[in-house]
Amino acid sequence: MTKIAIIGSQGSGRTTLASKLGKKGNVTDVAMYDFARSGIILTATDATGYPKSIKPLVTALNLADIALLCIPPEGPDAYTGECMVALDTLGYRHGIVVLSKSDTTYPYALDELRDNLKKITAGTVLENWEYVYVSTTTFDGIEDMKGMIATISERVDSELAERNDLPPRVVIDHVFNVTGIGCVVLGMVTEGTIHAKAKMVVQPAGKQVEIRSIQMHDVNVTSAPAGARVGLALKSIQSKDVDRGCVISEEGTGVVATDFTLNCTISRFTQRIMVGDMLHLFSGLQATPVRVEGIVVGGTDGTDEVVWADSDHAEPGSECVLKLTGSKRLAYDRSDRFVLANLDCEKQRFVGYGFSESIPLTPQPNN
Ligand SMILES: Nc1nc2c(ncn2[C@@H]2O[C@H](COP(=O)(O)OP(=O)(O)OP(=O)(O)O)[C@@H](O)[C@H]2O)c(=O)[nH]1
Ligand SMILES: [Mg+2]
Repeated sequence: MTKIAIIGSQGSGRTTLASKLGKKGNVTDVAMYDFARSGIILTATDATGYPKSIKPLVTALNLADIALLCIPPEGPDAYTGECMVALDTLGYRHGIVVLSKSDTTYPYALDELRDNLKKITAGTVLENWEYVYVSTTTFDGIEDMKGMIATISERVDSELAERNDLPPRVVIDHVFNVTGIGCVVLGMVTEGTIHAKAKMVVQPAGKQVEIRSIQMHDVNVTSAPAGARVGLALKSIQSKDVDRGCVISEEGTGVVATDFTLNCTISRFTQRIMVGDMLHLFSGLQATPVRVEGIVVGGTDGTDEVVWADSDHAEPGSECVLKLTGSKRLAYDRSDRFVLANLDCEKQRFVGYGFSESIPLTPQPNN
């Protein structure tokens, strides 16, 4: 199945494009559009609440494997730039740059815009993404875009297949209480294969549950592989105990914590981080405010030897260790990427990313 996130600045044609890809379903701070016909199953998520809030942007990207970045003929603005930093910070692998509203400009202007964007995105995850010129008014480019999506989707499927044998994990994005059934959740199998009747744990609540039944696109199934979008009826839990972002995993796998020590890469496009700063930490669909309690940076001290030392700040573009304290429990795996944001930053709100497991850091000269 193909999962797409439609992102971009205000008025970039996101909602109109989403409506051409599927039928409108669930709406919260993101709107989902579903399509299932002639063997193609597709979900497109429109980050409707963005740019007012960055959470719907992170949510939409986490719910998808392929991003469509919409840029209108007026060209990129600050929010387009922020979307690019978000994609880079998330290490987003697959996407297409959609030059939208193509009927309102000239072909040479679109070529010029594409060439400029290629320069801007050099060195980012977007550097090798394909471009397509699309009009939802004349339908020009729509079929080309669908063809590109199908090609990328095949690559995504083979990547996901490699994750089928990992311990199973489902990330929940919607929760309902259905009369006569109880707690029903919608979510994504991010790794492994889940089975009906399996005993699992909902984290960070730490509640043991049984998967009563599994549905994929309204059809009952007995198992669902990595990459599947599923509806699950859960036994032994009430819907009030489950939130968006909760994770269903096997007993004994994963970590739950409120404080974090992360090896971080700070974006070049943010401001200096100071001890005492309040940041926002994202892990999948979970988010929590955190305080920067400590910063460790590496320097060469003028010699060949690398010295790691406490600092009161970290510079944009640097690597550092951030000690963060929060108040909300997050469930994660040791290999998960965390994303940091500063909601007060005026330039753009994404600060960087980090991992809790040890990764080699590059020391910064002259620190
Ligand atoms: N001519 C033309 N107009 C378009 C096209 N796509 C969208 N529009 C118009 O552009 C405006 C914005 O489109 P939306 O789809 O609402 O864009 P959006 O990114 O969802 O906008 P917000 O959610 O309001 O930020 C609307 O008036 C659309 O009718 C297109 O391909 N051609
Ligand atoms: Mg919209």
